[in-house]
Amino acid sequence: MRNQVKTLNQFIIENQQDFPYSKGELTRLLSDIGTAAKIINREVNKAGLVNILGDAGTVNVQGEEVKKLDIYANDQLIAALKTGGEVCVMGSEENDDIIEANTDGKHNSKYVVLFDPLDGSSNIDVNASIGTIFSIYRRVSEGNGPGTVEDCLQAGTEQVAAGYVIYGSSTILVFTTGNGVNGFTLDPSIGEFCLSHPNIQTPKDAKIYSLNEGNAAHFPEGVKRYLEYCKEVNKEEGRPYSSRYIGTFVADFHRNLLKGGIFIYPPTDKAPKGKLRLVYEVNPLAFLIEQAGGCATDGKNRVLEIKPETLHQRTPLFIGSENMVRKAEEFLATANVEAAVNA
Ligand code: P6P
Repeated sequence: MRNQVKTLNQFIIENQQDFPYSKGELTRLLSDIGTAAKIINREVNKAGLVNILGDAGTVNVQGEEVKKLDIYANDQLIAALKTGGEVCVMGSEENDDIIEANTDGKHNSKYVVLFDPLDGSSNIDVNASIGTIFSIYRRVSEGNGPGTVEDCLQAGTEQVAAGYVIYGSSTILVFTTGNGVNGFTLDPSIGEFCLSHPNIQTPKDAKIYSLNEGNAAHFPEGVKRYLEYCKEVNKEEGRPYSSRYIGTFVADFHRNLLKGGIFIYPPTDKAPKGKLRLVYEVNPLAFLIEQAGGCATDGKNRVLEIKPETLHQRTPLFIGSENMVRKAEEFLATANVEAAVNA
């Protein structure tokens, strides 16, 4: 029997009843994001050609202005979300301030979308995986007009949907609406995202650790000790673990989501809040990992419970297989107690 292909839109419509607010609005919103992802994917796939045809910021042989891919991706997402009419305000890694939508008040826009349009863009020219990350909230501001910055600064626990697209050996969209995590692979022959990873659950234990060890000299003592633990020879406990680091958050996260593992971006003396942005990088992937049975903390506190103060604020991050994150937290707690006693 022909294996039943289920497209993203079919899946969203079939599962609308799981989403308390739906009436088709979320369907439209997720579909708009899927469309933007297909357009971004097309440009990402010819990024190498751009270098032949002209560097970003120049005019290529077709006479088109060549845009930096992250600006291009940003423009595509903003245009798709504004056109859809479901969004009252957006926040983007590429824009200092919020991006108002529904400024003409013509729509009854209830949603807020925060996104990193092209995470890991420094990896484009070496053909390593990159991604788009999105986070969706209901507006909390009154009225039908444009949304406000308060709409964009809700705690991660208030997300109604979140996901990412990874542009790698294949292009996969992974999202949740709070009822589990599902992955859809783009089939270029039909231009549709098709269900390929139903009900993703991440292992509670695993053997992969992922962080930039080049910064090790600047890590907190507890992180240094956890790193040594991961590298320690202990056949009974299956160590040393394997180190894997792509340098694109979405790619390192996606591998760990499917295989299990821990990703760490710790605070350093140079960057006391770490590097990753809470609102449009950490919170969406924290929502996903919890829905898949994992966890995400700042080394102590559940990141989804952090109340954002500013749009681009950063947070240290320990995310992935629950037992691995808890073990790292133990090393941090012990080191902090010792430091306090010795202070
Ligand atoms: P580092 C990409 O620039 C990014 O924001 C994330 O995608 C990635 O996890 C991180 O930075 C890598 O940072 O300091 O290891 O190069």
